[in-house]
Amino acid sequence: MDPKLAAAKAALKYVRSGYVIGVGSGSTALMFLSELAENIEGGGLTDVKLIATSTETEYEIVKLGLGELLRYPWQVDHVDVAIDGADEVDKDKNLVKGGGGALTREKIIDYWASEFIVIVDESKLVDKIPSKHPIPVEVVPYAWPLVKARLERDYGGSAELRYSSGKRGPVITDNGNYIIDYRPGSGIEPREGERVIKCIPGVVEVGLFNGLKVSRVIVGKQDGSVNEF
Ligand code: ABF
Repeated sequence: MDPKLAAAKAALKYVRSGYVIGVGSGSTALMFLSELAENIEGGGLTDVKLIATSTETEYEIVKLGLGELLRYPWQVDHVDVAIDGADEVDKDKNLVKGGGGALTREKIIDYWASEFIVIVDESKLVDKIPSKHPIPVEVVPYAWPLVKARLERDYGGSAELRYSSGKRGPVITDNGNYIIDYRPGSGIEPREGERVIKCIPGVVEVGLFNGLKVSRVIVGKQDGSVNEF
């Protein structure tokens, strides 16, 4: 079995009838969404509402025929559980997210949820964050050169504006902003990194997620089993 699918299926046990469910972005979260759809249609899961962490996820919810369950933050007063993927996970459950560009809405919904469940395959586990992936930073377009300069001056390394495929222009997020992909020169402690990068004027959100906000990580394996921590 696809290890992402194994993690997605295992996350279903954290969902109950009556829940407001935050639905993440990326391929693993979308696998969870299609498993969820099956449970809503024939599996006895009733009276749930769905909040999407990206316009892509919204689109998938509608495509699966679940549009009438879709809600926006102004229509609910809480989120019971959010199920989302990640690009990197360390042993303290700190995350790098935002490879798909949806980090801001993801953080809004994931941090709001009473339970935040992360679903990944084994390749996402790393000793140190950030590891292979850069840290995505969503920025107000006007400010991007200043944010790039501040990151490189204060923490070294390189900060690059993310371009759309074919380099037709910068990637524009669901919120109308740009993304800078930042690779720090030396290490950056993820929780401190989240705090200080977010304080740079022009930064909307940073793709470092504090492990203290994560209730559980479900890691799918090649043989279809999962490990949870
Ligand atoms: C979202 O999708 C992002 O935060 C992360 O960048 C990505 C993970 O994608 P996938 O599940 O396709 O590996 O969760």
